[in-house]
Order: sequence, then C-alpha cells, then structure tokens
Amino acid sequence: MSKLKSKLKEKIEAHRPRTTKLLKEYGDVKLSDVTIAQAIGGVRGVKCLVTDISYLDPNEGIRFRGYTIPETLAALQKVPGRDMPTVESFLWLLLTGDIPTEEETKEVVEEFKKRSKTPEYVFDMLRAMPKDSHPMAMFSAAIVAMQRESVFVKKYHEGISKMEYWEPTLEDALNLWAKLPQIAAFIYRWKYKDGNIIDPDPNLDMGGNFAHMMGIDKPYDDVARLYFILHSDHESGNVSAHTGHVIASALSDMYYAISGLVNGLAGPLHGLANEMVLRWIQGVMDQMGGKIPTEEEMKKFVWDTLESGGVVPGFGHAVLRKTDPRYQAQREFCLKHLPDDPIFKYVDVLYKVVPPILEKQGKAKNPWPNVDAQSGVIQWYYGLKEYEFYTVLFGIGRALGVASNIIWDRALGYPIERPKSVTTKMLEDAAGIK
Ligand code: CMX
Repeated sequence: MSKLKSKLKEKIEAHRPRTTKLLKEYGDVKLSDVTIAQAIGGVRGVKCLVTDISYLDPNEGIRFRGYTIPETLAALQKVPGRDMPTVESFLWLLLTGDIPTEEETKEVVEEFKKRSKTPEYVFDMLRAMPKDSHPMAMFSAAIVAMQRESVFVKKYHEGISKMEYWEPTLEDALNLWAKLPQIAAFIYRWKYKDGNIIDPDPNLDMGGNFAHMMGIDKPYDDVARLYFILHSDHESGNVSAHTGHVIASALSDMYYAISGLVNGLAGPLHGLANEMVLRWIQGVMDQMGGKIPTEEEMKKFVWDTLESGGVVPGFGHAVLRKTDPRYQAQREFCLKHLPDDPIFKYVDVLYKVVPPILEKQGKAKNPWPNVDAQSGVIQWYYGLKEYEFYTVLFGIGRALGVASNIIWDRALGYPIERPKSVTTKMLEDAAGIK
C-alpha cells in the first residue's frame, strides 16, 4: 500500500467514530433555519454541507485544512530553486490534513508519473470535435470519455463493502489527476498552436510538466503550481464543488463527477469570470486605443456596464465580504514579476475604482475583487492570450479539491443528496398570504 493510502486509511479510521457519534447521539441538533429568501435565493448561508478539507470565512477567506494561503505556500515542499510548492505536496495536505515530508511528496510525484499516460482515444475524440468548441466543453468531454477506466465501477460490480468504497475512489482520483494536465495542454496546443503537441517530460512534477507541455518557459511552472493550488477548493457550496459532490453522492464515479463540475464551472458567474474579466478589459483597451485609462475614465466604463444591466466580472462573492486572499496572492505575484504590465495596470485601476462604485450602487453585498479579477492577467503576460482557455486551468485546480472531498464523502459514508422542495403556494401559506 502506498504511503498516501496508508496515511489516509489511518486518518479515515480515526475520523469515522466522530461522524457516527454526531449522527447517532446529536443528529437532532439544529444548525440552520431556512427563510423564504434563502429557499428562493440559491440556499445562501444555509449550513447543510460538511467538509474538513477547506473552510471559507467571509472576512478572512479560504483556509485549506486550517492553513491560510500564505501559510500553505510557505509550509509545503518545493522543487529546488522554485518559489511555489508542488501540487503533489498540496494534495497530500488536502487528503490527510498533514504537511508531507520530502519523502512523502516524492512518492506522490512518482504515483502521478506512473498514472499519467492518457488513453489515445481521448485525443482522437478531441481531434474529432469542431475546433471552435469551447475548451471547457472539450475538457469536460475528454474527462467523461475516460469513464470506462473507472476502478470504482469495476469494484462496485464485483461487490465490495461500503466501508471500502473510498479505496477505488482514491484510485480513480489519482488516475484522473495525473492525466488532467496533459489533456488540458493537448486541448490548448490542438486548438491554438496548430496541433503542435509537446510530449510530457517524465522528470517533472505536475506544475513543471504542465508548463513544459504548454510550451511556456519558467516561471510559468510556478504560475501553474500557484494557480492549481489557489483554485483547488473553496468549501463545498460553490457551484462546481457542489455539482461534483451531488453527482458522486449517487455513487456515480469520479469521471462523471469531475466532468460535471467542469460544466458548472463554465458559467460566467462562476469560473468563466476569469475569461469575462479579460474580455471586459480588452473591450476597454480597444476603446482607449491601448492607453491606460485614468481613474475617472475607468469609472465611466464601470458605470456603463452596470447601467446596461451587466455585472462587473471579477468582483463580488456569495460568501466573501473582503478582498479575496486568492486575489491578493496573485497580486503579490504580479507585483514581483510583472509590475509594469499594461493589463496589470488596468486591474490595478479597477481595484481602486470598482469597490466604491459597487458600494454606491448598493446592490452587491461584497464590492471587493474575487480570484478571477487577477488570474487572467498573469496568464496573458506569459503568452496565454486565448482567454477562452483560462477556466480549464481553474478546472484542473478545482478537480483536486472536489475529488479529495468525494474520497472523504465515500470514506464517511455520506448518503445520496436529496434536499426537499416546496411549491410557491406553500411559501405563500407559510408567509400567511391569503
Ligand atoms: N457587478 C454588478 N452587480 C453585482 C456584482 C458585480 N460584480 N456582484 C453582485 N452584483 C449584484 C447581483 O447581480 C445582484 O443583483 P440583483 O439583485 O439585481 O439580482 C445583487 O448585486 C446582489 O448580489 P449578491 O448577493 O451580492 O451576490 P450573489 O451571491 O448573488 O452573486 C456573484 C455572487 C459572484 C455571482 C456576483 O457577485 C457576480 O455576478 N459577480 C461577477 C461575476 C464573478 O466575478 N464571478 C466569479 C465569482 C468567483 C468564482 O466563483 O469564480
């Protein structure tokens, strides 16, 4: 058994009695009441999901297994000479809650290498799709096409006990995680670089290999590592995480679940916002003839968007009430590596002008920037100007967190999800409307 699996087994066995005790002895304790506004309004703030992998505080932002973003980046293993931790060491943290040793990290890196060969039929299928398909549609299709590889499905049909479900689920997750960078890089180079594909380099970690297959030099390897880590998990209620969780709760396998989360992520109010930010900035740039707008000029563009009924992409959040620390982490990267980049300057002006405008308009509960406001800038700077592709990068990251959650869902025996709906008439009756 791999070190990762035996550590996970130890953690799962220690955790199970906690869940059992809560269910058996404290199952009736109330966590939330649900108002009519919450039932109509996307279940905002209703506490009805459980995860220990990440927690989102409205004011502080995300913590992965209790660690803030700066703490996470500082504590984990790095490839010598690079600034950002390996994705493999981060995965160990997400799954087990512990910071891995160098040896443990090395083992995950090796696991990934063993499992990284993507079946040829995936590339054949991608080549058969129209070239103007959105990269998110291609990414989702490629993942679900591999469903036939699921170890969980095989074991399920052989008949394993519910207590063991997490083991083939872990196998599926590792197999899929190891292939996602190659699939994404293939989509990118097939669509935008005349099909000029770069083979993986077996000597590199996940982030390094992704940068290599994209054909982008250092420090893009660190960009990839940072990006995948930052986008991995944001507790369980956001559209992509929740979608993955719901699908897997029916015991659909990892391939169905991760393909499904990619589809949810592809919406402009969620993961596609990073594409929308660049589209929006490009629109302003065209109108400005490339000149950096003054704050007064930028205010007008923002008001134009609001007055035409649009949202300002990259700002606002359903839970956060402060600037997103994922935005801050990327801003720090920009200040170090690309302080004079014109698009960074645009984003910088937006950071100054948008929050007071959203506050003045008085609709958005959170006027501050979220992760998507900053991420496209970094990609653009390193030559990835095809902004339709950005959300695929988000998808690789999100698959790390959601699949980790699904493994734990199975380990703790969480059941099929089934909230209850009511009719509008029932709401009117509850409100006392005659
Ligand atoms: N620009 C303009 N209006 C905004 C806004 C923004 N950035 N953010 C919120 N609002 C509006 C909402 O559209 C809503 O308007 P209506 O009452 O007319 O429907 C009102 O303010 C209240 O919304 P809210 O409670 O503050 O925010 P929600 O929880 O409903 O939505 C989010 C959250 C992220 C969808 C929203 O802030 C938004 O559309 N932002 C822009 C898109 C974006 O950046 N999405 C990425 C989020 C991060 C991610 O998931 O990747």
